[in-house]
Amino acid sequence: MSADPGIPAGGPSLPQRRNLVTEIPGPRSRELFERRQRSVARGLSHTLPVFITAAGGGVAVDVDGNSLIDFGSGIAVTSVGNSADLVVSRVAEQVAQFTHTCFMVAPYEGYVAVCEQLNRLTPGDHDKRSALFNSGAEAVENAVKIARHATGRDAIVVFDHAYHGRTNLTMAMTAKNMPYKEGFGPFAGEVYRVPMAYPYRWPGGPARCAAEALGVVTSLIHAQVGEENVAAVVIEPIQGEGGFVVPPDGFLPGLAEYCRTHGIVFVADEIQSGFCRTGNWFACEHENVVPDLITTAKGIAGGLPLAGVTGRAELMDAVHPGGLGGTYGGNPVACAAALGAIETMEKEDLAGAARAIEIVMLPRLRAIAAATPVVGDVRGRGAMCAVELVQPGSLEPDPAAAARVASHCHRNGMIVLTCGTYGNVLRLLPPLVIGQPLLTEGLDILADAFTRL
Ligand code: PLZ
Repeated sequence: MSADPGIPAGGPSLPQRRNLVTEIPGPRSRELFERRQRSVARGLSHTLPVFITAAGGGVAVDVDGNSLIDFGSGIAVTSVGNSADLVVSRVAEQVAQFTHTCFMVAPYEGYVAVCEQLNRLTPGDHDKRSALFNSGAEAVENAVKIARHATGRDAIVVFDHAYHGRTNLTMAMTAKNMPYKEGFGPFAGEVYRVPMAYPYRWPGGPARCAAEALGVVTSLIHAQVGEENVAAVVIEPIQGEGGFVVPPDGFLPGLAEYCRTHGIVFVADEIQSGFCRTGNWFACEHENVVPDLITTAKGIAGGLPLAGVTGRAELMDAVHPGGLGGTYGGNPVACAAALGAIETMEKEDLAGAARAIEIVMLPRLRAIAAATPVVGDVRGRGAMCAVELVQPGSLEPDPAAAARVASHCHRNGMIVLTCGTYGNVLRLLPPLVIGQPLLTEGLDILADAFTRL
């Protein structure tokens, strides 16, 4: 419950409608923004500077009383909604019980239960182990630590357009300079970048992308790194920040097979694509790819900070006792939230909900593309879909057009995010519980934004 009687409580009971009572951002948000400017570092930016007081289902309510449709889910986090019933009750029970012991000091059941769920839900029926951390970047760092320790090798192979985080190692693994890396070097070594199978931009065309990209990637590794030196290949099965790039069929299975042949650990970074987002528990499953290690975060815990590394028992257990850890990793409150979120996903079949969202969303996006030459490509899976904006008739990215579309949506009460190496991709990440009316209304606003371009 909200303490201020004028502000609605969050949760799924929040009225599921868009309602604008001031301009966006409104006067109270602008006032808070002034305070923010005087107190918070400039390095943190905002997609939409409205200050939120309540959120649930598919809406977020701001301090001015505006109710916005959420097509961002806090960057693919609140898949079960913002303050889902089971997340709220489990968190409340856990906070009242105890907030922290540090799993490395004295363990508790919630941590073990989350690891059991991760081992059960991730692809493959081999023997698995998991370890929990605080953020996606920390999970990726630990996957690399484990792969290096288990193989005794140093090199890590990553892809063009990749995003893996903002820590020193994960900045090195992330492709895009501005804003993530500019001025923050020197970066960690032994990270090698290879081309991504990006069908829309593949020089030989989408039909040849999978085979040609595999050829380029494997020959680059051979010539420039040496297979025997590679500890891990790390890839997002659908790239997130880099532009919602969906590799063509055959690329991921081919890459996994190549890794197997050369004793390279195949790491799927499912931090953005995991936990029902793409219509399966994990995006790898669309092509029956079984990664050796998988990193998860975001959608796992309904908004609380939690991340995991899950993988083959023999790899995970290669690390000596005490070699992995951290003060807060697998915090009991975050674990309780994860157990509530996972139960919600299963009970409400949110993978099915993501597929239902795709069935509505992709045809609408294709209709927009057919009517608007600035849309060069429509792609995505489940509730992870995007349009890429270009100068009509070319592949020249048009980030300004993407910014104008996003800004129109924002002013009209819809939270929507952009992404992409060139900043020209508009991505749609609604909560999986958004419901048809808000989904349709959001897509109407988007279509209107394109008409006005
Ligand atoms: N791997 C695939 O998508 C986080 C970052 C937003 P953290 N993506 C959103 C920003 O600008 O910081 C992400 C991801 C993939 C790793 C990460 C990193 O996860 O929880 O943000 O550390």
